[in-house]
Amino acid sequence: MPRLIFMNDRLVPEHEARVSVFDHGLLYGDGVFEGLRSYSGRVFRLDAHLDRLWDSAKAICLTIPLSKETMAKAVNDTLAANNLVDGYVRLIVTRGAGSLGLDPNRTRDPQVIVIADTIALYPQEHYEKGLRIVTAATQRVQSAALSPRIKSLNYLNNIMAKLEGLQAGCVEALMLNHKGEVAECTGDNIFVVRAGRLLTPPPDAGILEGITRNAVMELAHSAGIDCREATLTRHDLYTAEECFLTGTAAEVIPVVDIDGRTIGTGVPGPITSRLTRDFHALVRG
Ligand code: PXG
Repeated sequence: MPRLIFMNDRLVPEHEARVSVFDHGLLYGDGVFEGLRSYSGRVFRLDAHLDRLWDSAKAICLTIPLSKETMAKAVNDTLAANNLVDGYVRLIVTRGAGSLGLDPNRTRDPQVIVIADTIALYPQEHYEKGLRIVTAATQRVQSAALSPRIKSLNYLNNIMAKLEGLQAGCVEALMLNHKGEVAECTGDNIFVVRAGRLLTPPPDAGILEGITRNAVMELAHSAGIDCREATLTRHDLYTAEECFLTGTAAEVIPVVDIDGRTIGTGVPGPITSRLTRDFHALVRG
């Protein structure tokens, strides 16, 4: 059975889902995207993902040619059409086909694409034993150059850092901002526990404000764990009691080694384990 892809206004078989070679999404990475997950047939925080997609589009002066309600229906219809109960959804809006040249005003027909698939998780062992990560030399792009809060089709900054991580034998890499402060990983936000308090970099550290990050902050609050945004250095990470990453794809995953420094006791800590359990309960609840 071929996969069914939502293209603009209808579901089409995978081989019919095509975009023009003149689409500025392809030519320049001019477009926006979202990655969502469904659990037991329900999309986790669909409205928050749609709000972020619309905000990303607004920031690049791209008008999404359908309503949030229609997009929400397209997400659910695409999951259902592919018989996915637990799935991953990629939402893409490209600038559309135009002339060669950057001018977005010389494009037409932004393409709206919804892909639903299963998700390839990190191996279970990483969740049980925790990840080893390294700091990438590639810094996060400065907000004044390009806001990291825009989830655009140009992910080269993150991919460059991901390559560094992979070359060091790690599945994730830590990214710092231009001031040398901790920002986030290539596709995940970062948290540490210091003196029993949960800390994560603020949006102005140059991060994507993750939807999983926000959910974990709420869970910490409900569990009576003191959680706040804080500017963090690598030293704060190296000397932390616990560390974990959050993201739609990774969910909540412990980190036990950063740049060769063992974090805490070298095994996932109690706050990480508690929030992992609470997160799984939340998404299935
Ligand atoms: N930071 C960055 C830079 C991201 O791209 C996150 C944090 C986590 O945000 P959410 O809202 O997911 O909690 C992301 C998003 C993928 C994939 O398909 C995932 C992301 C980005 C690109 C691709 O694995 N994560």
